[in-house]
Amino acid sequence: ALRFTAPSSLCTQISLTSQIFIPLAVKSTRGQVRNTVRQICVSLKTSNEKIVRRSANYQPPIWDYDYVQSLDNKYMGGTYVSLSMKLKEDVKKMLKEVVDPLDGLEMIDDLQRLGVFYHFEDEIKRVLESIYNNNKHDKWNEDDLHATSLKFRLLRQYGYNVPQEVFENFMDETRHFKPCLCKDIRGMLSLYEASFLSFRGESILEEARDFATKNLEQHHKRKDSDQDLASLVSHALELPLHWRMPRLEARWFIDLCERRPNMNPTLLQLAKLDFNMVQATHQEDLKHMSRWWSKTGLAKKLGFARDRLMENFLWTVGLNFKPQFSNLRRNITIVNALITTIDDVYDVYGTLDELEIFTSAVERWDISAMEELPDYMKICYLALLNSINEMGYETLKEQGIHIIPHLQKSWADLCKCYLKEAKWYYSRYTPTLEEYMNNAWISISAPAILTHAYFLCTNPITPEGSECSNKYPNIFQWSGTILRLADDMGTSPDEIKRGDTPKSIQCYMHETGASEEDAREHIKYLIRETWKKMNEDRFEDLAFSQTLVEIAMNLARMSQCMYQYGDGHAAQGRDTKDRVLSMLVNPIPVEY
Ligand code: LA6
Ligand code: MN
Ligand code: MN
Ligand code: MN
Ligand code: MN
Repeated sequence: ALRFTAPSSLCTQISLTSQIFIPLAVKSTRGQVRNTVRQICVSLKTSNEKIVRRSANYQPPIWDYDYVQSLDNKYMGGTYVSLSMKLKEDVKKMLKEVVDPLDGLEMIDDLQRLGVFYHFEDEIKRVLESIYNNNKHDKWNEDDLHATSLKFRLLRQYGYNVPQEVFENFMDETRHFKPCLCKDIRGMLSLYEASFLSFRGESILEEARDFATKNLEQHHKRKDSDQDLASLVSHALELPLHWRMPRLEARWFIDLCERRPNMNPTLLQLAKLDFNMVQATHQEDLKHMSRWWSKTGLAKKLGFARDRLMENFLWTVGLNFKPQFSNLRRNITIVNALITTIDDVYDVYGTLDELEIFTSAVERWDISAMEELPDYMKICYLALLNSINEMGYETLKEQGIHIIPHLQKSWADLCKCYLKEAKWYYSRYTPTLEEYMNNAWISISAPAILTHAYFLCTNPITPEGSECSNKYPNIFQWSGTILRLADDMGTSPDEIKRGDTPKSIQCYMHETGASEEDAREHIKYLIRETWKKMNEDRFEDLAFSQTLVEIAMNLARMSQCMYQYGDGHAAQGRDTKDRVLSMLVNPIPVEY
């Protein structure tokens, strides 16, 4: 971590328990106690001025450069393309020939979960349109709980106006769900999944979620003999379908279908083939970005920061896995890598003085601002300007539109929010949860990522759409709120130990006196409520394509995946490693 400090610098370990605030000029005492002590580097900047820097002790990456470059998936081009075209034609025919609405709905559900729905968007819309039109309000009465729930979920997902009252049939006079429904585990599962498409204040759906969750939990404990259903239930209880990262879900569901005796072989074959073909594209994207990252030299120059190219790339697969979106994934990988690095400058390494200077340099977005920066900031500042300006250049070339001021604005906002947190940290200030969140949905970088995503996936870019960097749309805020809350759940234990501003859990505890456990429950509740806002607002702004809206939702989903078992982004535990292997490295075994 000392590579770039002055030659006269020295590094001393000082003992410091996790709760103690680090003053700027702490006296160094020697000693080391495992776990309760953090490494701090003290370097002599000029003459006598001591700078205390924190360290996060991030480990080197487990995916090394040569390993990534050696990835080689054969499912590219040629015979695979023609086989996949034939299978797609077969599936289109199946979709056209569907008569029974429930068969149609189940097929759409399977296509989504298997991750191949994107080949059939027109056909899917046609099926749903006809189901919606043939469904005069009373028609819902004839359906059982599973059919009603599935229809409700898919229609809402595609923006149809379906009221929660379609579930009134299943309630008794006390406005509770009828206890006799408990035996219908399939129906219960579908009701559970449907309830996550609710809007704020929809009490029937709230009741539905409660009722279904309780019943599924009981069923789960009983250990049913039906393996398929049992797997679906425990999977759903972990995270509902509406919150799941699509590619990971596809990988999981393909395995499940493989064990189903009555599975449609055409569908399954297409799903496996398509997964492998898409993975081949992802590997090309990844290898390209790994060469870029290595070439920037940032990991070598900034030893204190997270070197996590693989994870930064994985987020982009979560945002949009479709093969034709390589350019989006590649550029967002750059954005993520810069965010991860600059976030560590603010949270770990930089002094408050340096951070003030860096923030105003980003606001100026000007090479001449480099003069005032310390060396380690120069390289990261120039990497930022060069990379983002190059994205702007592409758009200028392709569409004749100058977008750099919009992109720059999102970085300036991000850094200003980073700086605010640094100031809170150094003044030992604990904001209220509300004050914290007003800053934190921006400091988690969702608006920056989504602003870039807008310009990268929109053609033609419009003046109304470009406004997204001046006034972030609601979906950016909901996405950022969920990302922030999920990140805090996963990362704040380590952050607080090494020294960082209080995060949502701590702010809530400080404000209300709640225990950590209760605070975590409250954060989970806030995540559910924010999803409702997302469900309400996703069709609201016509300046944004459904592609972008989907990216905003997927950013939230990706965070719930990444932080499901702790800090999946930085810690390099088993979970992220396995996910990388199954999604990005290993093709699904198939015989043709
Ligand atoms: C935030 O880490 C971080 F780097 C992420 C990966 C979250 C989202 C950003 C992307 C996808 P940290 P902080 C690049 O937990 O300091 O350090 O805001 O963020 O809590
Ligand atoms: Mn099914
Ligand atoms: Mn931060
Ligand atoms: Mn951080
Ligand atoms: Mn964090």
